[in-house]
Amino acid sequence: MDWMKLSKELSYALRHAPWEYELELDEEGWVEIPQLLVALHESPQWKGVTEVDLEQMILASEKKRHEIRSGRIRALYGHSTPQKISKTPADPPEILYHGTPLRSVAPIMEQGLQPRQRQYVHLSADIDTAKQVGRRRDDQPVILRINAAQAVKDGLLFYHGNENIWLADHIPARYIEK
Ligand code: HQG
Repeated sequence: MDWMKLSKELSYALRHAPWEYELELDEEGWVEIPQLLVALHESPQWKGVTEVDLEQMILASEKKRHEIRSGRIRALYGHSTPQKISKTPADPPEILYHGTPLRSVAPIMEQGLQPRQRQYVHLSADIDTAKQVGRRRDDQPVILRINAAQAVKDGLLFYHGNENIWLADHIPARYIEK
């Protein structure tokens, strides 16, 4: 089975367009796996997919994008659905990073980091992850430093995505360093 293709399809279903699969995400983004499988089985390429395949797909991925618990599955970050997924606030590392193309740096230093098409701003726990994220858009991304410790002191909320990714609603420019 092509795990990467399956992972992309699931990210599309669980982050962006659950209605195309007749699915409804609950408040925390979960869907029942049997319901997801019914939807997947309608497409010839995913006819035989089982829950075990979904578990294998998660294990095979370098990035932890999805999570299975008690017969349900969800995307851990990246959502763009109209109803904002509810995340529990958590304590981030003191410094977080964000990789972005050079052309975005000036607007970011003016407006802060905005979620754009997604529900949350995505931040990286380490520089390597930030570089990888930034390279999706530019060979030589700029790595911005976010003073998360100060932002937390000032009452901003952060949320856990996966071990490398943190989320926030918006990061004002005063917490961002070039
Ligand atoms: C930029 C992928 C101008 C921001 C990745 C980024 C990540 C602004 C883009 C995850 C701005 C949004 C998320 C402002 C933010 N002015 N540009 N004020 N504020 N931006 O894709 O963080 O592989 O929504 O710098 O690896 O790049 O799909 O966010 O360039 O983990 O699992 O607006 O998605 O994960 O882009 O990536 P995105 P992101 P997966």
